[in-house]
Amino acid sequence: MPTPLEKWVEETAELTGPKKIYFCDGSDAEARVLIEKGISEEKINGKPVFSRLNQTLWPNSYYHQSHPNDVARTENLTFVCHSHKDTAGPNNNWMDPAEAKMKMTILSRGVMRGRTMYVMPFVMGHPDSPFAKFCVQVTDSAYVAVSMRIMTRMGKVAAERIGSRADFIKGIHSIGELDPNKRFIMHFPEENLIWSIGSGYGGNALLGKKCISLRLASWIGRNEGWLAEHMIIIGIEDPGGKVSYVTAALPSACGKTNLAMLRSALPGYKVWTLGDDIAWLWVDKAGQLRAINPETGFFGVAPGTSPKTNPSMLDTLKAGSFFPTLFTNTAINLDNNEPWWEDLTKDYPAHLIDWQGNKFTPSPDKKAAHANSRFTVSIKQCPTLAKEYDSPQGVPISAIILGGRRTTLVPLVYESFNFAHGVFCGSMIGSETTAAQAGAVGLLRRDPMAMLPFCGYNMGDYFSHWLDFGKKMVNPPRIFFINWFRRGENGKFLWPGFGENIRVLKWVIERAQGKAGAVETPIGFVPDAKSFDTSGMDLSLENLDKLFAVDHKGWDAELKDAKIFFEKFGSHVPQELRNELVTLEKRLKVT
Ligand code: OXD
Ligand code: MN
Repeated sequence: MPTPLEKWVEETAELTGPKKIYFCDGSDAEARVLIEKGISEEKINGKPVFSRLNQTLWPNSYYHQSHPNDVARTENLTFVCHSHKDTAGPNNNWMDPAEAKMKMTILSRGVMRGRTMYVMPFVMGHPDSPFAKFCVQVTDSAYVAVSMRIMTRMGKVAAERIGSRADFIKGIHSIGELDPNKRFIMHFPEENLIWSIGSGYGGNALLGKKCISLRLASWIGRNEGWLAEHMIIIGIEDPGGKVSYVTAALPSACGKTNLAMLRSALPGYKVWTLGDDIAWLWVDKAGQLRAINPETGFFGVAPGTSPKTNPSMLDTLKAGSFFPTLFTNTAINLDNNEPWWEDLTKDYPAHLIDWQGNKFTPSPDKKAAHANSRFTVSIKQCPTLAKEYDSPQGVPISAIILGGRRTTLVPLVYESFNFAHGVFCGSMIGSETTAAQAGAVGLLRRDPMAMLPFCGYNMGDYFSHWLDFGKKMVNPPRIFFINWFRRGENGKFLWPGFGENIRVLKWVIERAQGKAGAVETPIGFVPDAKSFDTSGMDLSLENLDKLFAVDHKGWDAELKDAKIFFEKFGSHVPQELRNELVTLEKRLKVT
């Protein structure tokens, strides 16, 4: 008798027609074979899937070049197919599930012809965690198979637990023809199924990441009473050795990975890393908020990663272990066969090819690496990995940080008045778009809790879920807001960022402990001059004022825009948030 897993694989193979089916065991030896196949057999856009990089300088590292039309998440081709459109909400593209399945069935017929179908059982979360999700993805890409082994607990560990069970989450993935007209990333929350065709890009193809751990998990979490969030998890150790854990949400390509691995500029403080992209949060029996990272690797943006911005990531990338490290769409320094991207070194290497393999001559309007070029690396190589990272029970969370990328208006840091007010502020966050999603960069859009592209159901209902979730906690953590990106009139950043960001984290944990002082403003509490540590820093008082300034007129205009956003969700917006909106409007008028 075939198990449900075997039966599903057989049916999927019948539809997609691969020349071979291979069950992944997740071993080191297997990863080597897949890489060799990617070097010598499999091709993308006529080029080998992998090429070997300098193994002395970048141990166990490989290079991958994607199709030039397949370099970022494609939100316009991503659908969440609940049976009712209203359940998906205006924040998601929607298609009737039967119609979507028909479409995907037609597109999938024979789509793996001539290729190997890799079958990957995997777990999101520690297998012993009550929140672990057991999943199986099939793919016809060796790049995806190797990446999934880095990013998830893949292979035997999952296969054994799934055994003859039928309740695993299913993912079907094929790169298809890499044709944007035949590219769809479809979610079927009611069937625990993801179906993705036509893209090999991480966010579209590594289904454990955005598709399962955020879109599907957010829906499961809503039904079961927990949260799946686009958040890092870190521990902040103070000079007395006390570690406080916090989560932080920022939109894609806004520095989450750098924050997760921050090297402190303040003596005595240290940041421990638990996750750089996704957190699952729940309230334990004692009413305490806890979090786990369901992933096991980093899929990070390469440009902007440098010895200055994130030295720990460079150590991670060069650490070498039995997990390979992958570089996708970076440039290559031909002299040493090394990956290269803007800012990695001060000067351009003498002989460089760009992310598409063309000889690169430096010029002010051209970049050698794609702006969304990426690395994929095991979290186990991270020198600041927290010892609790692998704990099935996760860590207790003392503060929640939310943020966005704003050139103007939003202070460096502020704190909401209470949990419900924090949910309100989080629900109206605006952020300027980045290269992590296809489309224009730098446009302001509302991105509540950095979840706009990842919430698997109606965002109005998501806000209610957050409010209900807050009520479960004995002592809900305070909610803070950050913006590293505020600029002065001269266009220059007001805040140096990176290692100096520890000063913001210090204020956050001291506020959570009821120690640091603050000034009340209409939007929330901002640090008072005495409580915000600028010791040893070269920051003018004028800039400090500008960083914390609250521009009433600007916030009034922001509220108007937020109202338009809220109206999209109609009756799904909870009354509590509407009340907060009116209260803020009044506070801005009075002061
Ligand atoms: C990511 C993203 O890849 O948010 O993490 O796009
Ligand atoms: Mn992300």
